[in-house]
Amino acid sequence: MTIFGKIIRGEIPCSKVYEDDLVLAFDDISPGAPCHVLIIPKQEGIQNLNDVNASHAALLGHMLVTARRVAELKGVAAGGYRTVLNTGNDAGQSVYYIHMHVLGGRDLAWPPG
Ligand code: DGP
Repeated sequence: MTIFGKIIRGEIPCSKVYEDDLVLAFDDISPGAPCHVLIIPKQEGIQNLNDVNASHAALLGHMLVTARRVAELKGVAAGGYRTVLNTGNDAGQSVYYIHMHVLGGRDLAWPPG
């Protein structure tokens, strides 16, 4: 099981930002910006975007809606923020449990490294 699987089961603590029936959002342990929140589905077993299909569309949409909510809760919505899903080795994915990064609170360079 991944570290996020343990967080979703409550076996490892996290700094919770938002939670509902479908998702959990919590502060990244190694923040890359003043706001750096991770959104994960409560449904386990999805490693990354390569595992998703049409049956996951509502869940993925809900993760985006949650990103907006998180940005508002963190006070970065008006200034702007970035949502990122790293998929696979070349993208630098380190935890193979699908998660969306919400980054904001500073100027973010583009393209990313
Ligand atoms: P990625 O590279 O997209 O797989 O990002 C994984 C992120 O997860 C990375 O920014 C650090 C974060 N992370 C890893 N372990 C933990 C943990 O135990 N708790 C929290 N809150 N974040 C973690």
